[in-house]
Amino acid sequence: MWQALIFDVDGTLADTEHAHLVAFNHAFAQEGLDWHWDEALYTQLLEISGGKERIRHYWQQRHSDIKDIDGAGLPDTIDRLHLLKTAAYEQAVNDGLVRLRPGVLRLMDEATQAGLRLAIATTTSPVNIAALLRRAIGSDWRSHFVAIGDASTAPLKKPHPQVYLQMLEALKLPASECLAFEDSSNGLQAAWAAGLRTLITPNTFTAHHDFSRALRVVPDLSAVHLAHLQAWYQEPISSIPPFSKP
Ligand code: XBP
Ligand code: MG
Repeated sequence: MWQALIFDVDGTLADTEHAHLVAFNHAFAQEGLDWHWDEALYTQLLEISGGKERIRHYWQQRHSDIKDIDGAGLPDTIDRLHLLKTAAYEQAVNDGLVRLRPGVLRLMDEATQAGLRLAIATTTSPVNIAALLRRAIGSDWRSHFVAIGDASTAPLKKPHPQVYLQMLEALKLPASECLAFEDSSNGLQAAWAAGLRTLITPNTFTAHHDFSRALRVVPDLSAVHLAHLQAWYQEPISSIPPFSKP
């Protein structure tokens, strides 16, 4: 049976991407840039995992003529923009503008009560995880998770499987006994490449993604209980490749 549940953060634990979008635009305005990402553009940009990578992609695609801003080159400017963005996002979370999706905490509690271990595998920044879960769970939030993989531990972002491979290593469990929870095709590809089965809970930014490799796609976790997960464990995993270590 499942021994561990591995949760993605953005879009899965909480619908965070609108707050990230507002924070990116706030950072651009603070830097005096006339860049403004609307929801349609951000939906496309979300195909690039990682906030810094997303800014770099946008800059190179849309403003390749700009070589530096206020004398600072591309890497330093991206770092500065991302620091501003992360501060704005953290403030939004602390102001209560981001809430966990339905069923997430209840399923986590059910799993913990049944002896399953919990882990996090995300491409977001550690400060974002702490802000979200401190507010949702409390100051002891970290104790609920056996391991956390994030942008600071896994520089190779989804769809690369690095963060999921790190969590399997930390849990010392085979992929077959761990279930991943994701919201996006990048996340599904990363989990699949690590040999994991994945439960998908899409959101408005990812509803159009290809989830054909998912174990299941459900609107959210409000009607998903541990008993459902354990029943799904028995289903054939023919579509999951045995992942050989790189
Ligand atoms: C989603 C991401 C992150 C967030 C923004 O992460 O790709 O980049 O959009 O957060 P997840 P940062 O793997 O949890 O879905 O700006 O900190 O990257
Ligand atoms: Mg996600």
